[in-house]
Amino acid sequence: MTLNIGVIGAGAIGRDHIRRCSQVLQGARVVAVNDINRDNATGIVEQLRLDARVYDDGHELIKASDVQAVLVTSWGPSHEEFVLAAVAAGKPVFCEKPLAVTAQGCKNIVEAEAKHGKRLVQVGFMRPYDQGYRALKQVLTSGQIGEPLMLHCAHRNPTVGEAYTTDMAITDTLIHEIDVLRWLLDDDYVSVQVVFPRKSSKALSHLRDPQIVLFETAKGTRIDVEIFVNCQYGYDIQCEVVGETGIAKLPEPSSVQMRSNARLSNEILMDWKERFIDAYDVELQGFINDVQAGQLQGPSAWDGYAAAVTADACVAAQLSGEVVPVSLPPRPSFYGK
Ligand code: NAI
Ligand code: NAD
Ligand code: ISE
Repeated sequence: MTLNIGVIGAGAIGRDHIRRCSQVLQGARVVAVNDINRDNATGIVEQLRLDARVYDDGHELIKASDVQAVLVTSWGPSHEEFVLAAVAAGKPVFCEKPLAVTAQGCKNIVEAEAKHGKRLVQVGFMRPYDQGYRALKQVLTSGQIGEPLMLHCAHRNPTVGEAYTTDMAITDTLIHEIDVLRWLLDDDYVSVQVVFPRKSSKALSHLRDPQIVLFETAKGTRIDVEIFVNCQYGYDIQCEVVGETGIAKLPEPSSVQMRSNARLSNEILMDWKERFIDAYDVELQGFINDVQAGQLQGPSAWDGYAAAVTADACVAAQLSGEVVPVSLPPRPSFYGK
């Protein structure tokens, strides 16, 4: 059976997910597209020559009888209403991060899903599907470097646009580390502090960049994450785990090493779309397969909520400069262990 998908939001990642659902993945086709900017929707439908209807309203798309599952790839602030509408319609929904822009918004989704009685929501946290992070997790679980004591991480983008604000370094960028490190360590955060180093002259005047976020986990592991979204030189994700008996590092993406013009060099990627291209394929194929099998297994609405609670504490820590506690209620049994 082919799964009929409707996509809300045909921007950068929406277009990329439409391409992968139509050309790369198995078992799905895009039959409906909506974007608040209609040209974005018609543009991708024409470009890929899709047999898909363009809707003027996301809610109409969700209700359409031929749409069996929904991808929400519109701007973060619009996610909550579309996910709630998909749950109300009883349709599985894959929502790009963040699930909602506030913890309360995520909680509304968690409650609606629990009321429905069955998982319908997957959040687009793709890093747990990345081969590099999976290999790193395997090293940690095997005990080869003992218990993790400290993590040194960096999340660097070459540049960001004018609409990107200081809090988005948390809610839009760090949110990936918030999610994947919790999964990597099988641990939860208990406190966070944010410090601001000297500001880069390459950052726009309204933006504080770079930032350093310092977490403590329930098991006492300390994590520092540098967020630097105007680093100029590339899209660079680093994660080094210092254990009791050794150090394990996230592998670099593979690239040809060059000897040329008296230099030894490796290319550095510039675009997030390329850095996690395989992980996006695996996460969405997983969603399609799980919808067909009738049981979602990927990152859940609870994972989206846990990330949002942590993000709220990080934003409070940005504003106060203080150490801010992170307190997450226990995971409901509905979402497994
Ligand atoms: P974008 O700005 O390129 O695209 C957003 C699109 O949504 C635009 O075409 C806009 O017109 C449309 N839109 C906004 N409000 C809408 C509404 N109410 N109804 C219908 N369409 C609406 O943004 P981008 O980069 O594609 O990001 C979209 C989402 O994907 C964001 O939540 C972002 O955080 C997430 N994202 C996730 C990534 C990942 O690595 N998992 C990478 C990049 C983005
Ligand atoms: P697992 O289910 O054995 O254990 C992972 C632990 O991390 C669980 O406690 C779970 O609740 C938690 N977790 C899962 N996703 C999380 C997230 N996004 N944020 C925070 N915590 C999270 O895990 P696994 O088999 O190592 O799989 C890890 C992820 O990779 C899962 O999301 C899984 O669905 C996905 N996966 C996908 C495929 C595929 O081919 N599609 C294959 C294997 C795993
Ligand atoms: C973007 O939305 C992403 O998700 C990218 O992975 C991240 O690096 C970037 O900072 C975000 O804006």
